[in-house]
Amino acid sequence: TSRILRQATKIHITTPIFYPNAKPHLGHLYSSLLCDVQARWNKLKFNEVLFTTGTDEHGLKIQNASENLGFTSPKDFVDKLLHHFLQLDKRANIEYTRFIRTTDEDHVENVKKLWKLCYDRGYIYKGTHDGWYSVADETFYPASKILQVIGEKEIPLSASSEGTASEGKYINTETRSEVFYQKETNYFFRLSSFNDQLIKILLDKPGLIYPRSSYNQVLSSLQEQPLQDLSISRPATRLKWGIPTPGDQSQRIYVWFDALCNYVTSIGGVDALLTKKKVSIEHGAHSLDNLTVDTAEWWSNTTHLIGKDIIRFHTIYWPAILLAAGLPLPNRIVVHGHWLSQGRKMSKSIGNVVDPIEMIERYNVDMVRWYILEYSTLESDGDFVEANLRKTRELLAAKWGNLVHRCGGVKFNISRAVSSFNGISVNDFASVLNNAAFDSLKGKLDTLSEDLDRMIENYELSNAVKHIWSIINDANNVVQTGEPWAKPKEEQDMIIYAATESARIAAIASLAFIPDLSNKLLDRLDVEPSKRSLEYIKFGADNNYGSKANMKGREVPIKRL
Ligand code: ME8
Repeated sequence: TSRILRQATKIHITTPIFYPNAKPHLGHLYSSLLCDVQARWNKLKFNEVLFTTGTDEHGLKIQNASENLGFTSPKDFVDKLLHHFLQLDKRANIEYTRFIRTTDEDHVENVKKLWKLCYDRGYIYKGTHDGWYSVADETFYPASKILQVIGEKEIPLSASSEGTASEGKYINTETRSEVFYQKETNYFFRLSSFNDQLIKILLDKPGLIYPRSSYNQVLSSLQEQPLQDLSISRPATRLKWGIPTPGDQSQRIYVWFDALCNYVTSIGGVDALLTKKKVSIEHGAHSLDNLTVDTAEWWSNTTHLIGKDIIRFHTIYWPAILLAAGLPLPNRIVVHGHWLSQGRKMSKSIGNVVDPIEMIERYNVDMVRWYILEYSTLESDGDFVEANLRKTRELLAAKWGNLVHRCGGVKFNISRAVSSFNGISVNDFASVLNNAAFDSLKGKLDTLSEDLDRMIENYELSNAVKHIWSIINDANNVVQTGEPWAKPKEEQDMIIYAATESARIAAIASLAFIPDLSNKLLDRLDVEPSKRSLEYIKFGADNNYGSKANMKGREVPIKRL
């Protein structure tokens, strides 16, 4: 524990900013939840944490959605949709420090500054662009990634095709979203000039992209396919809903150039990062905090958490834009898989889109959080099956609820057990109790805070949850095999103490995962609020709790359903 506490540092963690073109789905909650666990765990370690999230409000996708739904202005549309994203964070206990909207004034200013820096340093030029654009994915695709669809037939496009055929429609080979051929004047970003530099950066710092499979994917793509310059504006006649390019009202800034900049805006802005000066963070309308920060220092501890579909934007475009502007790179980009729904990609037409707010209302926030964390790993796709969520809820009640229920019953006396075993080390304890169930438990409790810390740092949250499960199971076994109800007082106290300590420690260890329920369990055990941090994840660390725990009529916060 002391090893971890001595490392106290600054942590900035970011979610992608979400397109508010429809209500949030499970995938949005997933990104936010992974960040929230990191933020909360680091706060338990007394690290300083900034956690930023928000909405990506400009661009053709939003413009079209707004028009299709009959809104007179895209701003009215995003104002309306915003509500659902804020609501989700609130209901899911996502504890961010700033919720940034790309329509926030300070952000618009920062995007222009970032553009000017790249422009003045010679990395932006005007040219003619032609290619295949997907509005749904807000990106151009090469002809090799396009299929022409005529009825049932799907015909790969020849590289030279300009999409002049009148028949059928065109789609991208991977996302299968519709693409349109465009030929127009755009500003270009000299992405091609960063190829070698990006490769070198990745070779020097393999930890920049995590997990390793994502790192390898990006590195080999850079090594195999030289980068081409990137179109970073659209004619204002077509993209009406975007930030005007500085000095040229006829063009609007490409939504991804705009969106990526949010990460810098939200911790103090481009100037602060450039000049390394301390600034007060301008708080957007939905911020929870107002702080003075050293932007450059925070930035060197920034982690971007993203889904696998937006890896190229974050690991290639974004570092290149920062390099072009003369700005430093963030510390780490962590890539997660997607959530399927009953084995299939979530889609409105299949009707299997999972509404996280609905699930929270039906099953309670912590059941949903615990389920998502237990059933997902970074490198594979999760699969949402409602029956499994129900099972999670039942198990939590049957195992954890039962443990607290047993120890906290009127037959026993937690407070007495705690005070009589005060100061006994876990080893002494084991030698007295001497049962196999306790041995297993003891080993895990001894190293729990270090083990969890390592798992959380590596985003092995499913393993972390499973590890906590095994402690709960062991603790139940200690009670089961120890039969405290049939034992003399001293032995009874010892068994109750071992089990209650496990419940207390597991609840503190779970504060980052299921904050509400953990706090309720700790309330139930009469653990003082000041004793709910990392240093108390240790056998015997709290020698005074449980005074009211065994009083008649106290409810256990998770009930069997
Ligand atoms: O991409 N499972 O926004 P977005 C898990 N605005 N994650 C999923 C998912 C799924 N089924 N579907 C999407 C954008 N995501 C841009 C980001 S950042 C500067 C701009 C994830 O609302 C997706 O991978 O389409 C991404 O990380 C996030 O949700 C936002 O997706």
